[in-house]
Amino acid sequence: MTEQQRWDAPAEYPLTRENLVALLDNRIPAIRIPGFARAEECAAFRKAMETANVKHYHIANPVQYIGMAQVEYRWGGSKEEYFRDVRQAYEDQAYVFRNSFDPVRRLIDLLGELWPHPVEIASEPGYGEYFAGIIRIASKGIDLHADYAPFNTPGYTIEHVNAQLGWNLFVEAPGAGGITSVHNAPWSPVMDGDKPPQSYGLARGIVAGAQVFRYAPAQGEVVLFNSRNPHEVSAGEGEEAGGRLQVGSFIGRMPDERLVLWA
Ligand SMILES: O=C(O)CCC(=O)C(=O)O
Ligand SMILES: [Fe+2]
Repeated sequence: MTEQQRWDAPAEYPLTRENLVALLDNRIPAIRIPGFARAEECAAFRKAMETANVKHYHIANPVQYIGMAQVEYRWGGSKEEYFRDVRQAYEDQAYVFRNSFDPVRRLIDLLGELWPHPVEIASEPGYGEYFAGIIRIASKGIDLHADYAPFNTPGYTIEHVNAQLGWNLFVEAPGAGGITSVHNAPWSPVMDGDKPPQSYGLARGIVAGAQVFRYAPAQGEVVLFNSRNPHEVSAGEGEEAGGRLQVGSFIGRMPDERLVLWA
């Protein structure tokens, strides 16, 4: 372990400009936005999911999803393929948002009110906008991983972010379980040239001894955390109360202080 990082007060904070800066700088573990979506909006979202184009990740804990994740293109896919596929991903997402509401737009507007610089979907010169707002059903949990574009995404403009957050709106939450653990041990993998390292299913040794913060999903609420910190999600229990249906993206801080979103 390198030098221990400590959050002063391991708690959830409300959304303010100061707290957003503190989260970006990893001085606090999480920000929660209660009342982000109304119960009727969540119900409409859930209903739209029943007829939407849901896909599956074939990993140890299967995750169903709509949209796409940029990291899926890091070893196999080219930039051309990624930006070509963005269009279809937005069409699949639009089906759900059109029949419920648009949480990505709502989040951008909320952040835009308090951030003194632009808040926008990330875009790549010569290619266009990234995809943001992946919808996931992660009821079986998610293994230990870290999300940080300077390591995961060399060769794309988002590699220049100097901080990265993840945000998720919980459209539906399990009755128990589905707890996210965020380990205060900012990911600093040993790089092999500019080849993106393994970032999923990380060895537990990298978080040994680190401070941990846990948060629970709650319907209609958004939680933001610093996604460079290795994090994992436990399996949901009490699924009669609901699955773990969520929509989110990353928020990166560019050197010019713009906040840019992608998934
Ligand atoms: O669902 C969560 O609480 C976190 C999911 C996650 O790994 C992410 O948004 O990067
Ligand atoms: Fe993550």
